[in-house]
Amino acid sequence: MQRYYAEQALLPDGWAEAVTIEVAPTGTIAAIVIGSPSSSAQRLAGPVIPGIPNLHSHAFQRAMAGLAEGGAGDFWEWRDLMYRFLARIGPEEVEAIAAQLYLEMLKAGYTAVGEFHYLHHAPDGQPYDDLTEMAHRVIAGARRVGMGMTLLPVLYAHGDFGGTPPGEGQKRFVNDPSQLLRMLDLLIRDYGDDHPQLRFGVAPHSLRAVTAEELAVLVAGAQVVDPMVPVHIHVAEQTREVEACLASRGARPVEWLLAEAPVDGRWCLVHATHMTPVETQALAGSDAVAGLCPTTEANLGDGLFPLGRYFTGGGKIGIGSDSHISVSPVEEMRWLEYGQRLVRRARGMFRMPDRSVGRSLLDAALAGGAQALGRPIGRLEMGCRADLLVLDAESPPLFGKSSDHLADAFVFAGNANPVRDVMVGGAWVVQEGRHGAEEAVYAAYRRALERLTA
Ligand code: NGQ
Ligand code: ZN
Repeated sequence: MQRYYAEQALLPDGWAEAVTIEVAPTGTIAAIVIGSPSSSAQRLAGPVIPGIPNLHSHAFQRAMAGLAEGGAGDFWEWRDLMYRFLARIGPEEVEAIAAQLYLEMLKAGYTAVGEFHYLHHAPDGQPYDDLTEMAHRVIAGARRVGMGMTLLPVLYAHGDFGGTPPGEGQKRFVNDPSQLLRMLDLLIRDYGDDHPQLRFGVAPHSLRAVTAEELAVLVAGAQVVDPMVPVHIHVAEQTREVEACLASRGARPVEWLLAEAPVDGRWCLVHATHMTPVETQALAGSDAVAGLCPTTEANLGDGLFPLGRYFTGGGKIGIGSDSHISVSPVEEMRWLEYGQRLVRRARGMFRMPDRSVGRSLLDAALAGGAQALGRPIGRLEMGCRADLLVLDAESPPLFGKSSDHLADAFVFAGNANPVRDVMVGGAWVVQEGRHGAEEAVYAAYRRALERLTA
């Protein structure tokens, strides 16, 4: 048993002082004890908060961050650029990019990722000899750096509503439901239950990419394998999708999903940007998590999620970095709040009872992220994974602050990253701001990018 002592830590009930966290050899928290530390406890260097889940990632897109600002006029033009960019990415590149990305995420305070994985096949659209080759590569990237992962193999069957065939740029993504369920089986068989850092879910890509029938077959099939299987889907990110959905299915995307799919606490609706007040209210009451990715949604010109009404209705949220134009939980939380302040010309939009705004954002992202990823994370509590961040109390914006002021300074006041040490599953992966594999991972990333740009 390892014991760690923090002068201050954010527990499920709020901030506590003199906290000892006991970690079992399995990487799970065995106990939380309040009071003076035993002599065997290692003193942590600053205030402790839970590691933050990143519920939505397309790892390969990290390598094109900054390459699409030359005038790609809208979301769909950005998507064409992205399709052209990925055309040359093979298994080794995916692994190298993922490892570099996840390492940056760890340093920024993300300790688990939901990898919405759809780059399945070779550049000519043929499956690799091992159907799960690319999935193994993103998992290898996560394990290389010690990142927790929920891998969500994506079902992408069609190019658009109405079951239209996939386009040329989409051929690497394409499977039918039975092939996707086979991938899920293979992955679960390969990794089994032995890997507390890893879980599997499924992701119908969007209502554009799967028909009603395919969606039903996928979800039912996955629930046979795992009754609590996480289900993630992109929905209502762009107004064009809303219009096309109305025309094709006679309902708006979120409205359709809530009426026709068994949406509940196992589901994560990514973006859900464009909702009517009625849809917003209904989603808020569904127990599903809205997967919000504010920096990507801003970068792609999606629109603003109706956070005010959703929050008042008791809706759950989590955050994701999606296209990885930014890799910072602070930025996601900050822009979530600032988008609302700018539009509503008011302050303190996202505020739970007895908590400051920064603390509310953090608590919501922790709880919603953990739920969406379907792993025992996001809480410093017995039985949860020992995923935690030690903040640098000497960083100027944090200095002299405690409790919610500390959370607020973390979320709103810094550009320099104040995450000092990061533990995932009981193992230190970042210490004093450095990851042990930094040089090697970066060297592999460089080689991969040189091949891509050659
Ligand atoms: C994706 N990304 O799957 O990577 C999508 C774009 C689509 C974002 N929506 C493709 N941010 O939605 O068709
Ligand atoms: Zn996405």
